[in-house]
Amino acid sequence: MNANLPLATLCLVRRGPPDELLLGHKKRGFGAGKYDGFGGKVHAGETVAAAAARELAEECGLAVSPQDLVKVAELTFTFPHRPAWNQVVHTFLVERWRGDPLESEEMAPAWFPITEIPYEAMWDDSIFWLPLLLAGKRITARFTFRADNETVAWAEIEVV
Ligand code: 8OG
Repeated sequence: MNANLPLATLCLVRRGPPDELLLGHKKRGFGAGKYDGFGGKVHAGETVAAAAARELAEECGLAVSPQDLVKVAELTFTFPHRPAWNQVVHTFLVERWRGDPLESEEMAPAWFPITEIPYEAMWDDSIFWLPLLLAGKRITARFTFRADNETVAWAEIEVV
């Protein structure tokens, strides 16, 4: 059913102890003003892992090796009122990388204690699934958005 949806990536960069998550404040485009992990669209002819590593480097300057991208979630976002935004987001946990976070044209990165994640400033769906991933779970989930294209109408989450 998801076969034709565009693919995107999301990297959650975690360090510790103390346990912290790197989030980017998106400066422009889709999701501007929100905090999120780092990622974007998979280009034609590119593997999902290559896209995840490319987007992480482009958005915050961190280099990750393919073996250090741990797939932790597949998130399907459906916008019945804005179908062009529908996508499947392959989500990776990154605990080993090279370099230091740098601000890019797209994202301003900042570390957050995992007990102080700014859910109120993130995509509305994040509170449903990010706590599960931070607790070490792996999931498959689907979210359908309301007509405002901002709030979640319906969520289905499977721990795998
Ligand atoms: O390249 P572009 O800016 O379109 O990439 C969008 C990024 O935002 C990509 O990393 C996936 C991520 N993303 C969505 N939707 C959602 C969402 O609902 N919640 C979260 N946390 N991230 C999302 O595209």
